[in-house]
Amino acid sequence: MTDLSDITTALISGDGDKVCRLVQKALDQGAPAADILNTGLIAGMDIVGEKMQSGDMFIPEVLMSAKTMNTAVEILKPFLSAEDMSSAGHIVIGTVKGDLHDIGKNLVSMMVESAGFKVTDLGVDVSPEAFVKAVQENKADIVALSALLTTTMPMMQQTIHALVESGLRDKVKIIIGGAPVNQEFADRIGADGYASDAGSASRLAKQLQG
Ligand code: B1M
Repeated sequence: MTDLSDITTALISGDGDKVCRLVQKALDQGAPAADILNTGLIAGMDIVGEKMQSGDMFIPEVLMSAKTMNTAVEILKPFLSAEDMSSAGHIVIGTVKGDLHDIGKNLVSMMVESAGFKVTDLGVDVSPEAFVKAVQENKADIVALSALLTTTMPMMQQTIHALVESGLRDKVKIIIGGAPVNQEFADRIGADGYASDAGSASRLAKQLQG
């Protein structure tokens, strides 16, 4: 019987071939797909997030693990029920209007997806109106705003203002991040949380979902 902790270890190492082989083997041996996902893979991404935060893993390694996770989830998908797949909630994510930086935002997107969230990624240069529309259409639980420029930080506040104006503010949690922002700024503009890196963003999202 495949030991699911072997999957966790291989995922942390970013060894895509090994993870895919072990996931397939576990399925062939009758392990439930949800167990492989939760005990093998999501547990691994939680450790990746912790290692990233403590400086024991760097961005290229985190990307390898995240890509491996996505490939493994593709193998599992046909065996997972809708319930298994949608347990964590729906996140709408984007880089705010005027800002074209997307590497950090993509990392956050991959980490929260790996943690079991359904993700709608709006890309870069996203207007407040586009965030509002996506939150509405997807009945999102969380909206995640990224900004890398001091000049685009005010756009986060404008996006929150647009959510208030549209009557959606109380229905969605708002998290923000990006190099120039911090907890103090998040408190000032009325966000529900701030995360300094992708691992913390994933943990924060889970925490906000209770
Ligand atoms: Co630009 N850029 N850039 N840039 N760029 C910075 C941000 C800058 C700090 C460089 C510098 O001057 N030292 C500076 C900003 C200065 C400031 O405002 N304080 C800057 C500037 C000025 C500009 C331009 C204005 C340059 C110009 O044209 N004169 C221009 C602006 C264009 C625009 O956006 N309108 C510009 C353009 C670009 C490129 C297009 C060339 C390119 C972006 C390519 C891309 O993203 N596809 C680029 C890059 C690569 C950078 C640097 C070098 C690297 C950014 C990066 O990807 N870091 C950057 C300098 C630097 O940071 N050292 C710089 C790696 C990434 C993983 O980290 O994005 O911080 P980061 O994400 C982290 C956390 O912040 C957090 O998690 C991530 C990882 O754990 N995080 C979140 C991010 N979003 C989050 C959301 C969350 C939670 C956490 O919850 C929702």
